[in-house]
Amino acid sequence: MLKLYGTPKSRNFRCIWAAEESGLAYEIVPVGFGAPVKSATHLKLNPNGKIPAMEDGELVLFESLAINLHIASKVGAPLSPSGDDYSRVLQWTLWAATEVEPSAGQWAYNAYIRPQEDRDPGQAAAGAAGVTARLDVLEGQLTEAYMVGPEFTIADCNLASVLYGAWSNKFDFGAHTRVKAWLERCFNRPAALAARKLRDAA
Ligand SMILES: N[C@@H](CCC(=O)N[C@@H](CS)C(=O)NCC(=O)O)C(=O)O
Repeated sequence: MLKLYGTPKSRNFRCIWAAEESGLAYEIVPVGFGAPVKSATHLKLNPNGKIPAMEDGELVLFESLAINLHIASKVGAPLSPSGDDYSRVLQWTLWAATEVEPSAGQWAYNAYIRPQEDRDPGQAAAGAAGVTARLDVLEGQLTEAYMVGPEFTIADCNLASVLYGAWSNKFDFGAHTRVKAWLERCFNRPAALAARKLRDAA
């Protein structure tokens, strides 16, 4: 059985969502922030001292979006399509991690995560501008229900989950109506609702 290490109120939310989408049996080991992620036991699973980590038999992985690609690959299409569509999945996954997440994090830390006195409005504005620039790209690329076509794939899970903090914390999506509709579609899927419930309860 898949083991997903990390409280659901962390990036492990992404992996829980992917596991729910896959239909595979999985177990959450709710490693929390602070000492637990830095413990010798956890460092064997994720030498970065971070969550999530995953165990699938002999395989141990870290990096939330890589874990999700692995989970999807176990069940194949439509979650993990083949051929050119798989290359598109990789494109959007890497884009989420390298283009979207840094700006989304810069905005999030300075808009709602840090204590009020540690927030920098200039950094929040810079992060928001970075996210908005990527939303412009997404708005132009979203011509079907999901990122790679009419069916939900792990690209949607990976990209939408990087935007979850913005979506659930009233980021101004402005005129990005296709992006807004796509995020609503993604986060209201039964699998996403199940993962959100676990996150909210954690
Ligand atoms: N790129 C990594 C980032 C992992 C990460 O930063 N996790 C946070 C929780 S969401 C963490 O473990 N923070 C604890 C710490 O840095 O001490 C991934 O996507 O898995």
